[in-house]
Amino acid sequence: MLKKYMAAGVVAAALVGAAGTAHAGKDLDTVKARGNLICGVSTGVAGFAAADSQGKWSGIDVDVCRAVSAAIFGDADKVKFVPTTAQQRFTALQSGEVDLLVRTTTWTLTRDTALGFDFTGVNYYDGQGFMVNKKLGVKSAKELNGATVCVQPGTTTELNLADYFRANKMTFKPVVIEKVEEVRAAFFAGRCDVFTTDASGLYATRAANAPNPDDYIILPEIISKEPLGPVVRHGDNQFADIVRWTLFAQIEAEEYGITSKNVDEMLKSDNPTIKRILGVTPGMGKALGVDEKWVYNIIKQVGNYGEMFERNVGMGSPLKIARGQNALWTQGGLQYAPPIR
Ligand SMILES: N[C@@H](CCC(=O)N[C@@H](CS)C(=O)NCC(=O)O)C(=O)O
Repeated sequence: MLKKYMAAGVVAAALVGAAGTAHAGKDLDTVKARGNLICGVSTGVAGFAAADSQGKWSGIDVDVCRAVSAAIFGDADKVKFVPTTAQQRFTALQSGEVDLLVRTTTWTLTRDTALGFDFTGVNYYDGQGFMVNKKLGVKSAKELNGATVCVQPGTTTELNLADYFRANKMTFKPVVIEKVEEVRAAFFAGRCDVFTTDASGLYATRAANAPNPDDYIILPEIISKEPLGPVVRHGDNQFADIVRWTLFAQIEAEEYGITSKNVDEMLKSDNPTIKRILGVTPGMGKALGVDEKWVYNIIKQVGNYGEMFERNVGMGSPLKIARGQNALWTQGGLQYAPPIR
């Protein structure tokens, strides 16, 4: 009896040991053996994920994928991007067609549980809004009773839209179109009075796709919380940890003033936190199961969170979105990373 308990104890200790050594899980093993990361992104949303005429992808979602690649491979370019519609995206992740989904995807309870996924953070705090043609003369979403509304299926957008109109005792006629370029074409052709999606998507659509951006206004009401973030399948905690801490590292680097421009200088810093973040004091890489220079590689090749934001959706981009809720917590925003220690 005693022997049996002891044996069980040994097995338990061995299991704890295995978890503690951060043994690579099956998804991370697959990524490493393949030599690249397959990242599911949008089919084309300016500032988030869009391919140019040469097939080169850019955007804040694309950069999150590139940062994970830098953490795993020391090279931000070991990524294959797979465009997905809102409706296809979860099947693509469940089936293993993609390793990681970074696609303006809202963190919700059902997606994080019943669908079999883990959200690893928020790379953009958003909320749902409405865009209309100015000639409609509408100033508030409360004036939209009876409107025809263009919306994409398989989204939180569709659900919030129904809730909002019901709560405000208004009716609407949905025009549900899966492909983003078709929903945009329908809206700009006047087939619907309103286009509704995440506010960032409205800014992107107006800046990059409207025949005449000045003809359109985004109404002041933001009707939901849309925390958008990277998603992985259940089953490989180490891979999830790497994705989670990659974004945290970018946020932490911004807080400590580490940028793609000064990261080499920062290697000489006396600040113990900066030394730990950049792997000058080793330990963090080992704990995560990646190279000690993981944060150096992310920041050097992709930049910190603020750089990534400004370049893709902020003042350095056609979208010109203010940091707002996406400012660091030290600046009155919501972006906050737990300590790297
Ligand atoms: N955040 C919402 C909406 C996501 C969504 O699909 N947004 C549109 C905004 S334009 C989009 O990204 N479409 C791009 C595409 O279909 O490729 C969700 O997770 O359900």
